[in-house]
Amino acid sequence: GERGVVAAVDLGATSGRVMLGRVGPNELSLRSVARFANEPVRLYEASGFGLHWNIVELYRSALAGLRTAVREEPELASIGVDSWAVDYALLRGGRMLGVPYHYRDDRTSAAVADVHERISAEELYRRTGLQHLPFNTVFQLAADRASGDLALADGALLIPDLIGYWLTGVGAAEITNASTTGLLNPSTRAWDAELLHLLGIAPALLPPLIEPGNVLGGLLPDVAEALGAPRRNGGRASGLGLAGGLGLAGGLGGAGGLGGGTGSRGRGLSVVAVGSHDTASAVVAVPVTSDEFAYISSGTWSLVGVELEQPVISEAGRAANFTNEGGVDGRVRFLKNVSGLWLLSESVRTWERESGAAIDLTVLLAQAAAVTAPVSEFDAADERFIAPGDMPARIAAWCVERGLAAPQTPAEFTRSILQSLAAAYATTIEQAAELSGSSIRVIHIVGGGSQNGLLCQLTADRTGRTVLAGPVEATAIGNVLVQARAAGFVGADASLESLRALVATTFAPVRYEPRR
Ligand code: ADP
Ligand code: LRH
Repeated sequence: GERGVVAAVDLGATSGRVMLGRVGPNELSLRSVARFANEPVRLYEASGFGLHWNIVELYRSALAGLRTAVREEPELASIGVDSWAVDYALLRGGRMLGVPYHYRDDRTSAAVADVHERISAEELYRRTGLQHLPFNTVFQLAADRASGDLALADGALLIPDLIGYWLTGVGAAEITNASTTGLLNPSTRAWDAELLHLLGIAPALLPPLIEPGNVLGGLLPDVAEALGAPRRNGGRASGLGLAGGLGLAGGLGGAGGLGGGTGSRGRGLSVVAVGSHDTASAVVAVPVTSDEFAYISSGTWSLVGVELEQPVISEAGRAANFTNEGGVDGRVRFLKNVSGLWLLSESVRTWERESGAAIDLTVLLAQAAAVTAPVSEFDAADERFIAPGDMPARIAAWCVERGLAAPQTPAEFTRSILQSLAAAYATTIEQAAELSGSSIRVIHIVGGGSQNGLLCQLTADRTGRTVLAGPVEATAIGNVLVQARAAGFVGADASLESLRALVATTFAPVRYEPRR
């Protein structure tokens, strides 16, 4: 195929970016055109404060980045959007109802019990194969029912789908992210109608599912103009998703009709569905050279697991709290969310607030590497660490409750956090291998955390396996590759394996061997 350029909008829990990816059969390079912070906002709402995403600001920043992308690459073929999972906006008549909640908001505490009155945890897992996390969409929607918000809504869109809707006027649910809701059957890859009924969720609330590589739609004329992008000349009208209510169901004319290449050049810029769950895109870009691999997608969270062809749903898997999330090309991401560098970033935020002085992460990590006295380790996945707040105090309390010595200095806390994460990775890797019957020779760490040399080394030590670190921007790379394949820049039928081989040759990872 012919080489070309696509744009990835990647919204992480801590920051967003717009990247241009140039791709050809033997070529892959990325360039950042915009980076912006993602800072949640607390809003007073009578019963207390709610924690929300500043979604309008994120959209504005994405648009500004895309405008730069279009200016720098007039031949841009398509746009793809990914973000963190589970969160969504409610809509009515095509308008967003209120500001989307952040998954760290505590409104789901009562909702978990409410859902389990209607369906047991065992049955919910049997149907969805999803790890229990108190903020899964299924629990957030139960909170919306309790507050009365759900009754006002006639549609719901996950965050990347919401951005895609604002760009194109077409509402859909991209399947990898839909798999994090707790409402999808991972084997049929369809919404679980019986489950929706049990939970009192109207099926019409949820838009039709689409697969990565499907064209979502062309840019709305107004949006194209704002981006300085070529307008579509005739052809399929944008905004057809708006007919009747939210019109999500009617808007796509059947997701099946969307397959095939983008062919967007000369016909205006299209938005193409990618693995819109950031972790699904990251897993696409693991630079695999041995097929016996596990991955850790490391950022705010650590997603630790393996890739499978079929879901593994067992009582043992439920007990170990493993998830079966949908991957690109029908793969299954059999993994566990074991918390992540949030523990460190939120600790840093606490220390900076207390001292009024900025902390340099590189310096702090060097100090942690120099700690030689043993430090206590804690359960990084304990739910008490989910809500924002004073992490060092919570970590200290966890230790004291068990008669363990609490870390004292920021260097000791940092060391304790990284050792605790590495310990969780080691346990989780063994469980993933055992539960799925996979053998694991190497562990790939991708994402921002792959730059943390101490964490990578501790992971190699604890697991006794080779760790291959990088790429840092795996999520954006995966987003770019799925679009590039849809456009025919790498061969329209390129396998995931060949996409990964391309990443391995263009983004060589850093190697860490276990120390004995
Ligand atoms: P997310 O997508 O969840 O926002 P990222 O993949 O961008 O997360 O990773 C962010 C994390 O990467 C930070 O919390 C930080 O711990 C880590 N990180 C970023 N830069 C560096 C660096 N230079 N050295 C070590 N760690 C880093
Ligand atoms: C990582 C992530 C992860 C989910 C969490 C809510 O950004 O998407 O896969 O578990 O956010």
